[in-house]
Amino acid sequence: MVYDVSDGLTRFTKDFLAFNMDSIEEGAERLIRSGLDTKELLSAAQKCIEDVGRKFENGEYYLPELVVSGEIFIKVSNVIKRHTNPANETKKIGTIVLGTPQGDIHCLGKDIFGVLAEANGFLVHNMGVDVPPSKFVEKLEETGASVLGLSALLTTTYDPIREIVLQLESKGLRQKTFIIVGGAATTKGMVNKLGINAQTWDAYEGLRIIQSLIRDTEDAS
Ligand code: B12
Repeated sequence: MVYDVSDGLTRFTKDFLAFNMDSIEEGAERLIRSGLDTKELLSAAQKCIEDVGRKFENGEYYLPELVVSGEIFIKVSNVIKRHTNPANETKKIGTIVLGTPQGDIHCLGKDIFGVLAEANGFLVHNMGVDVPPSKFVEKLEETGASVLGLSALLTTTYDPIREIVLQLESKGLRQKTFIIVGGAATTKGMVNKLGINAQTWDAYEGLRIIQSLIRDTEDAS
Protein backbone atom coordinates (compact mmCIF):
# COMPACT_ATOMS: atom_id res chain seq x y z
CA MET A 1 0.00 0.00 0.00
CA VAL A 2 1.27 3.50 -0.85
CA TYR A 3 2.17 5.61 2.19
CA ASP A 4 0.18 8.83 2.39
CA VAL A 5 1.88 11.74 4.20
CA SER A 6 -1.41 13.32 5.22
CA ASP A 7 -2.61 10.04 6.78
CA GLY A 8 0.81 9.64 8.39
CA LEU A 9 0.52 13.09 9.92
CA THR A 10 -2.94 12.28 11.30
CA ARG A 11 -1.55 9.08 12.82
CA PHE A 12 1.44 10.97 14.25
CA THR A 13 -0.91 13.48 15.93
CA LYS A 14 -3.06 10.67 17.34
CA ASP A 15 0.01 8.83 18.66
CA PHE A 16 1.38 12.00 20.26
CA LEU A 17 -1.90 12.85 21.97
CA ALA A 18 -2.37 9.24 23.12
CA PHE A 19 1.22 9.27 24.48
CA ASN A 20 2.21 6.30 22.31
CA MET A 21 5.86 6.71 23.14
CA ASP A 22 6.99 3.66 21.15
CA SER A 23 5.60 4.64 17.76
CA ILE A 24 6.39 8.38 17.72
CA GLU A 25 9.99 8.33 16.53
CA GLU A 26 9.31 5.77 13.81
CA GLY A 27 6.24 7.71 12.64
CA ALA A 28 8.18 10.99 12.55
CA GLU A 29 11.09 9.38 10.70
CA ARG A 30 8.76 7.90 8.09
CA LEU A 31 7.05 11.25 7.56
CA ILE A 32 10.35 12.98 6.86
CA ARG A 33 11.60 10.20 4.61
CA SER A 34 8.32 10.48 2.69
CA GLY A 35 8.87 14.15 1.98
CA LEU A 36 7.39 16.06 4.92
CA ASP A 37 9.41 19.17 5.75
CA THR A 38 11.09 19.23 9.19
CA LYS A 39 9.39 22.60 9.69
CA GLU A 40 5.95 20.99 9.26
CA LEU A 41 6.86 18.15 11.60
CA LEU A 42 7.98 20.67 14.23
CA SER A 43 4.75 22.62 13.81
CA ALA A 44 2.63 19.44 14.20
CA ALA A 45 4.54 18.41 17.34
CA GLN A 46 4.30 21.92 18.75
CA LYS A 47 0.48 21.92 18.26
CA CYS A 48 0.23 18.56 20.06
CA ILE A 49 2.30 19.63 23.05
CA GLU A 50 0.33 22.90 23.28
CA ASP A 51 -2.84 20.82 23.41
CA VAL A 52 -1.37 18.90 26.37
CA GLY A 53 -0.51 22.25 27.97
CA ARG A 54 -4.12 23.44 27.58
CA LYS A 55 -5.43 20.23 29.17
CA PHE A 56 -2.99 20.71 32.04
CA GLU A 57 -4.25 24.27 32.48
CA ASN A 58 -7.90 23.02 32.48
CA GLY A 59 -7.14 20.47 35.16
CA GLU A 60 -7.75 17.54 32.81
CA TYR A 61 -4.07 16.55 32.91
CA TYR A 62 -1.47 16.68 35.67
CA LEU A 63 2.33 16.91 35.86
CA PRO A 64 2.99 13.31 34.69
CA GLU A 65 1.28 14.02 31.34
CA LEU A 66 3.33 17.22 30.99
CA VAL A 67 6.51 15.23 31.64
CA VAL A 68 5.60 12.50 29.13
CA SER A 69 4.68 15.06 26.47
CA GLY A 70 8.15 16.57 26.95
CA GLU A 71 9.77 13.13 26.52
CA ILE A 72 7.78 12.49 23.34
CA PHE A 73 8.77 15.90 22.02
CA ILE A 74 12.45 15.03 22.58
CA LYS A 75 11.98 11.97 20.34
CA VAL A 76 10.54 14.20 17.60
CA SER A 77 13.40 16.70 18.11
CA ASN A 78 15.90 13.88 17.60
CA VAL A 79 14.37 13.13 14.20
CA ILE A 80 14.41 16.82 13.26
CA LYS A 81 18.07 17.09 14.32
CA ARG A 82 19.00 14.01 12.28
CA HIS A 83 17.47 15.56 9.19
CA THR A 84 18.79 19.09 9.65
CA ASN A 85 21.91 19.42 7.55
CA PRO A 86 24.84 21.09 9.30
CA ALA A 87 26.24 24.26 7.76
CA ASN A 88 29.06 23.70 5.28
CA GLU A 89 30.98 26.88 6.01
CA THR A 90 33.65 26.71 8.65
CA LYS A 91 33.46 30.49 9.06
CA LYS A 92 30.60 31.36 11.39
CA ILE A 93 28.20 34.11 10.30
CA GLY A 94 27.44 35.28 13.81
CA THR A 95 27.47 34.33 17.48
CA ILE A 96 24.41 33.74 19.63
CA VAL A 97 24.28 33.35 23.40
CA LEU A 98 21.19 31.26 24.14
CA GLY A 99 19.43 30.14 27.30
CA THR A 100 16.35 29.90 29.48
CA PRO A 101 16.44 32.52 32.25
CA GLN A 102 16.44 31.88 35.97
CA GLY A 103 13.47 30.04 37.46
CA ASP A 104 12.43 28.42 34.20
CA ILE A 105 13.54 24.88 33.29
CA HIS A 106 11.76 24.46 29.94
CA CYS A 107 14.31 23.65 27.24
CA LEU A 108 12.66 22.01 24.22
CA GLY A 109 11.97 25.10 22.09
CA LYS A 110 15.31 26.68 22.98
CA ASP A 111 17.23 23.57 21.98
CA ILE A 112 15.42 23.21 18.65
CA PHE A 113 16.15 26.85 17.87
CA GLY A 114 19.82 26.25 18.81
CA VAL A 115 20.09 23.30 16.42
CA LEU A 116 18.56 25.32 13.57
CA ALA A 117 20.83 28.29 14.24
CA GLU A 118 23.95 26.08 14.26
CA ALA A 119 22.83 24.36 11.07
CA ASN A 120 22.54 27.79 9.48
CA GLY A 121 26.09 28.81 10.27
CA PHE A 122 25.84 30.46 13.69
CA LEU A 123 28.11 29.73 16.62
CA VAL A 124 25.70 29.03 19.48
CA HIS A 125 26.61 29.13 23.15
CA ASN A 126 23.69 27.22 24.67
CA MET A 127 23.81 27.97 28.39
CA GLY A 128 21.00 25.62 29.35
CA VAL A 129 18.11 26.41 31.67
CA ASP A 130 17.59 28.34 34.90
CA VAL A 131 20.42 30.72 33.99
CA PRO A 132 20.96 33.73 36.32
CA PRO A 133 20.99 37.17 34.59
CA SER A 134 24.65 37.84 35.46
CA LYS A 135 25.74 34.60 33.70
CA PHE A 136 24.19 35.78 30.44
CA VAL A 137 25.96 39.12 30.75
CA GLU A 138 29.31 37.43 31.52
CA LYS A 139 28.93 35.13 28.51
CA LEU A 140 28.14 38.05 26.20
CA GLU A 141 31.23 39.88 27.44
CA GLU A 142 33.42 36.79 27.11
CA THR A 143 32.29 35.81 23.60
CA GLY A 144 31.55 39.23 22.08
CA ALA A 145 28.28 37.76 20.76
CA SER A 146 25.93 40.28 19.18
CA VAL A 147 22.75 38.24 19.70
CA LEU A 148 21.14 37.09 22.94
CA GLY A 149 18.37 34.51 22.50
CA LEU A 150 16.14 33.90 25.50
CA SER A 151 13.43 31.29 25.90
CA ALA A 152 10.54 31.93 28.31
CA LEU A 153 7.74 29.48 29.03
CA LEU A 154 6.70 30.88 32.40
CA THR A 155 5.33 34.36 32.92
CA THR A 156 7.56 34.63 35.99
CA THR A 157 10.52 34.65 33.57
CA TYR A 158 9.74 38.32 32.74
CA ASP A 159 11.56 39.52 35.87
CA PRO A 160 14.92 37.88 35.08
CA ILE A 161 14.63 39.13 31.47
CA ARG A 162 14.11 42.69 32.76
CA GLU A 163 17.13 42.21 35.02
CA ILE A 164 19.27 41.05 32.08
CA VAL A 165 18.31 44.21 30.15
CA LEU A 166 19.19 46.39 33.17
CA GLN A 167 22.56 44.70 33.68
CA LEU A 168 23.41 45.05 29.98
CA GLU A 169 22.50 48.75 30.15
CA SER A 170 24.67 49.35 33.19
CA LYS A 171 27.65 47.68 31.46
CA GLY A 172 27.11 49.72 28.27
CA LEU A 173 26.37 46.53 26.31
CA ARG A 174 22.67 47.00 25.58
CA GLN A 175 23.11 48.82 22.24
CA LYS A 176 25.56 46.18 21.01
CA THR A 177 23.25 43.27 21.83
CA PHE A 178 20.20 42.23 19.81
CA ILE A 179 17.82 40.51 22.26
CA ILE A 180 15.27 38.09 20.86
CA VAL A 181 12.86 36.08 23.00
CA GLY A 182 10.77 33.02 22.17
CA GLY A 183 8.52 30.55 23.95
CA ALA A 184 4.87 30.26 24.91
CA ALA A 185 5.01 32.90 27.66
CA THR A 186 6.31 35.63 25.38
CA THR A 187 4.29 38.19 23.44
CA LYS A 188 5.00 40.95 20.94
CA GLY A 189 4.03 43.40 23.70
CA MET A 190 7.15 42.37 25.63
CA VAL A 191 9.34 44.11 23.07
CA ASN A 192 8.40 47.60 24.30
CA LYS A 193 7.55 46.57 27.83
CA LEU A 194 10.92 44.94 28.56
CA GLY A 195 13.04 46.92 26.14
CA ILE A 196 14.08 43.98 23.97
CA ASN A 197 14.36 43.79 20.17
CA ALA A 198 12.19 40.94 18.91
CA GLN A 199 9.83 38.12 19.88
CA THR A 200 8.68 34.96 18.15
CA TRP A 201 6.75 31.72 18.70
CA ASP A 202 8.49 30.10 15.78
CA ALA A 203 12.15 29.02 15.70
CA TYR A 204 12.32 29.45 11.91
CA GLU A 205 10.98 32.99 12.11
CA GLY A 206 13.52 33.73 14.86
CA LEU A 207 16.27 32.55 12.58
CA ARG A 208 15.01 34.74 9.71
CA ILE A 209 14.91 37.79 12.01
CA ILE A 210 18.52 37.22 13.10
CA GLN A 211 19.71 36.50 9.55
CA SER A 212 18.21 39.75 8.27
CA LEU A 213 19.80 41.61 11.18
CA ILE A 214 23.22 40.20 10.20
CA ARG A 215 22.61 41.18 6.53
CA ASP A 216 21.60 44.73 7.54
CA THR A 217 24.71 45.06 9.72
CA GLU A 218 26.95 43.86 6.87
CA ASP A 219 25.25 46.25 4.41
CA ALA A 220 25.81 49.17 6.79
CA SER A 221 29.51 48.43 7.27
C1 B12 B 1 6.47 20.22 28.21
C2 B12 B 1 6.14 21.21 29.29
C3 B12 B 1 6.79 21.07 30.52
C4 B12 B 1 7.95 20.10 30.75
C5 B12 B 1 9.22 20.73 30.11
C6 B12 B 1 10.19 19.68 29.62
C7 B12 B 1 11.42 20.33 29.01
N1 B12 B 1 12.49 19.55 29.00
O1 B12 B 1 11.44 21.47 28.56
C8 B12 B 1 7.99 20.02 32.30
C9 B12 B 1 7.19 18.83 32.77
C10 B12 B 1 9.38 19.95 32.93
C11 B12 B 1 7.25 21.30 32.69
C12 B12 B 1 7.33 21.84 33.94
C13 B12 B 1 6.53 22.90 34.36
N2 B12 B 1 5.60 23.56 33.64
CO1 B12 B 1 5.39 23.33 31.73
N3 B12 B 1 4.81 23.07 29.99
C14 B12 B 1 5.19 22.23 29.08
C15 B12 B 1 4.35 22.48 27.79
C16 B12 B 1 3.24 21.43 27.73
C17 B12 B 1 5.12 22.47 26.49
C18 B12 B 1 6.32 23.42 26.40
C19 B12 B 1 7.15 23.10 25.19
O2 B12 B 1 8.23 22.53 25.29
N4 B12 B 1 6.62 23.37 24.00
C20 B12 B 1 7.24 22.96 22.72
C21 B12 B 1 8.26 23.98 22.25
C22 B12 B 1 8.90 23.55 20.93
O3 B12 B 1 7.57 25.17 22.03
P1 B12 B 1 8.18 26.58 22.50
O4 B12 B 1 8.94 26.45 23.74
O5 B12 B 1 7.12 27.58 22.39
O6 B12 B 1 9.29 26.82 21.37
C23 B12 B 1 9.03 27.20 20.04
C24 B12 B 1 8.99 28.72 19.84
O7 B12 B 1 8.37 29.40 20.88
C25 B12 B 1 10.41 29.10 19.58
N5 B12 B 1 11.32 29.40 20.70
C26 B12 B 1 11.34 28.94 21.97
N6 B12 B 1 12.36 29.48 22.63
C27 B12 B 1 13.02 30.28 21.79
C28 B12 B 1 14.14 31.09 21.96
C29 B12 B 1 14.59 31.88 20.90
C30 B12 B 1 15.78 32.74 21.08
C31 B12 B 1 13.91 31.85 19.65
C32 B12 B 1 14.37 32.69 18.52
C33 B12 B 1 12.79 31.02 19.47
C34 B12 B 1 12.37 30.26 20.54
O8 B12 B 1 10.95 27.98 18.90
C35 B12 B 1 10.26 26.77 19.26
C36 B12 B 1 9.95 26.01 17.99
O9 B12 B 1 9.22 26.79 17.08
C37 B12 B 1 3.82 23.93 28.07
C38 B12 B 1 2.53 24.31 27.32
C39 B12 B 1 2.78 25.34 26.23
N7 B12 B 1 1.70 25.90 25.69
O10 B12 B 1 3.87 25.68 25.88
C40 B12 B 1 3.69 23.91 29.60
C41 B12 B 1 3.76 25.23 30.36
C42 B12 B 1 4.80 26.15 29.78
N8 B12 B 1 4.17 24.79 31.69
C43 B12 B 1 3.57 25.41 32.65
C44 B12 B 1 3.79 25.17 34.04
C45 B12 B 1 2.85 25.90 35.00
C46 B12 B 1 4.82 24.33 34.48
C47 B12 B 1 5.21 24.04 35.94
C48 B12 B 1 5.20 25.27 36.87
C49 B12 B 1 4.29 22.92 36.44
C50 B12 B 1 4.44 22.54 37.90
N9 B12 B 1 3.36 22.67 38.62
O11 B12 B 1 5.49 22.16 38.33
C51 B12 B 1 6.64 23.47 35.73
C52 B12 B 1 7.66 24.60 35.71
C53 B12 B 1 8.98 24.23 36.19
C54 B12 B 1 9.95 25.36 35.98
N10 B12 B 1 10.46 25.92 37.06
O12 B12 B 1 10.23 25.76 34.84
C55 B12 B 1 2.60 26.47 32.13
C56 B12 B 1 3.14 27.89 32.28
C57 B12 B 1 2.09 28.86 32.69
C58 B12 B 1 2.61 30.27 32.76
N11 B12 B 1 1.92 31.14 32.07
O13 B12 B 1 3.55 30.60 33.41
C59 B12 B 1 2.37 25.97 30.66
C60 B12 B 1 2.06 27.10 29.64
C61 B12 B 1 1.19 24.95 30.70
C62 B12 B 1 -0.15 25.63 30.99
N12 B12 B 1 -0.92 25.95 29.95
O14 B12 B 1 -0.48 25.83 32.13
N13 B12 B 1 6.52 21.78 31.65
